[in-house]
Amino acid sequence: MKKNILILAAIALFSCKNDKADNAMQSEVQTYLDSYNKEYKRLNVLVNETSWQMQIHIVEGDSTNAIANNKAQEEYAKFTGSTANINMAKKFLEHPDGLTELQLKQLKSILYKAANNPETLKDVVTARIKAETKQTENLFGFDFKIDGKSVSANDIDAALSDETNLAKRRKAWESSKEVGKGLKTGLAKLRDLRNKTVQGLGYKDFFDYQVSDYGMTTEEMLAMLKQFNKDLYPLFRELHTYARYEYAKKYGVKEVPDMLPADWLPNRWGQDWSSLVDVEGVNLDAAVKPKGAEWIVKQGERFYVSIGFPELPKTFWEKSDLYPAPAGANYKKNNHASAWHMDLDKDVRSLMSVEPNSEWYETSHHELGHIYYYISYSTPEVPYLLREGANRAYHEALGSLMGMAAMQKPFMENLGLIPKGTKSDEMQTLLKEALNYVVFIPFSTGTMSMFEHDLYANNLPVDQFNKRWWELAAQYQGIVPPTVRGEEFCDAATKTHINDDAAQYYDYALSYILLFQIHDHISRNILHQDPHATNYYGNKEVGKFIQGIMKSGATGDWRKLLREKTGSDLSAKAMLEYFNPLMDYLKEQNKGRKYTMPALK
Ligand code: X8Z
Ligand code: ZN
Repeated sequence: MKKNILILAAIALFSCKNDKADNAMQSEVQTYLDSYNKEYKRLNVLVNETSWQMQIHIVEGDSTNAIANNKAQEEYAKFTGSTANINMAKKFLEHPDGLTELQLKQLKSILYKAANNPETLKDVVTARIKAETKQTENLFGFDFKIDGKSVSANDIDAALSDETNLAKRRKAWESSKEVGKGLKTGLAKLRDLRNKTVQGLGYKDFFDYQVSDYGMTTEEMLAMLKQFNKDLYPLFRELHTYARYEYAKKYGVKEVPDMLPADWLPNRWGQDWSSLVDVEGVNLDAAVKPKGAEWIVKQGERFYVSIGFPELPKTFWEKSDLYPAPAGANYKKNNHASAWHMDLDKDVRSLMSVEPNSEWYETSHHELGHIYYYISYSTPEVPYLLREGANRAYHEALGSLMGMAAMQKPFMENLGLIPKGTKSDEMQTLLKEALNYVVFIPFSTGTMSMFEHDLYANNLPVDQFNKRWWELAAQYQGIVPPTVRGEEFCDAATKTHINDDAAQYYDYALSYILLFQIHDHISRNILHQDPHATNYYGNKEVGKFIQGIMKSGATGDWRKLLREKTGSDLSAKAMLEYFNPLMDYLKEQNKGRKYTMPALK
């Protein structure tokens, strides 16, 4: 008995000593992290502000904004990539036992961020920053023209969505690809500089670096993407067959082509074909048009507020840049939607070119998802360093989820966008949704991700950029260009993300998979409604659930979070179940039709 007491006392003494050592260590680390976080926030403000200015106001021949942005980026790089910070984080990580999970996460985040800006490769980093700014200016400063007349990206999208004259469609599509020519050299240069930068801290290449943010290897990510594409392939193959025949009918083409001509599709990259189907009685475009662009963004906010999110801060409305530049403006702006966390705190803004149509209705909900994610994790519990999504896909998923929910019939009825009691064909609705969400999977898991993998990990030669892009489009999406596209073009670079969101497009693929998983959980377990026909509006439980995912930011493990919240691991099961009723319908529609989608490799 006595002996036991002695042993216990010794253990207590030992663990007390250990606790003391742990506490001392923890407080030393905390002092360091506090000072890092403070400077990190200051630099984010600086970089975001200059970058914002540059992207909302691009004037040909005036590089004032670009120069200011480069300077800020260099300052940010100098701090985040400093050898002193790298050594500190590494030193603390050598003795992880006494540290808290939150501290470990922050130290790892410091190293992750450092790898993109290592001081030891200062010249490479500086050159990359300059090249990145230039590429963004070239991409968004570009003057699109049809028949010699300047047109906006929105104009091109409208033509591709509505025009039935094939000659006019061809012009619009070709015009949209002109910008790529001037981006090719810049992309090749950026590839080299991005790879070199991250190789400094031991990453294989830039793709490998970006994937590592998920705690995964490139091989694991590729296998996961392949699996999701395979899961959705049977359905996509039916959609591909259906679309070829229906588009041929629509354009009055007698011979149905084996591969879909890219200029037949309602989106510049063929990533969303949903406008092929009109659901009788449910016309969102017609419903939102008279309401106007401002209504769309305000309505997005109302939806979030209805489920318990706060109103957007006043500064959001004052400082955001939400609508297209006026016709004839002497400047251009980034025409791709984005959401910004300017000060990693309350200054949240969105950059969009909203027009009153269903596309922007969906996109506005998506962007507000990012904004509410920012707001939800901007709390004292989440250090600046971890004010990010549980992973990047979560950040993309939650706003898209709200966008999808806001397009379901009971929601639209409730909002008065369609008359109450509207009878509509459920199969057509599901088909329309599949032409958006399912069609996106081969584009995102395949064409985009495989191109970027080839680009960064396999050093794709610059004289094969266009050839490879179209090989992948054929293989994954069953799409071909309308005419031979030589290497003078760089059609991949016409996609924003290839230039300024490099090696991350799989985020969106995973976000769609995740979206259906979360939606399935919300519909069945919170709303007790059919996932195909829900109405989230005004439901505080739904809001609590979504906020519950958002509020922890990147403080935890994303897989654990998903299991905690939905009870399952990341899987396409919910998405497959959602679209399952479509399979028989499409098989019936496609009876006697030729299936030409290439087999999976
Ligand atoms: O780029 C976006 C967002 C940016 S925050 C608008 N999306 C992808 C795309 O447009 O290609 C949303 C879904 C796919
Ligand atoms: Zn997004």
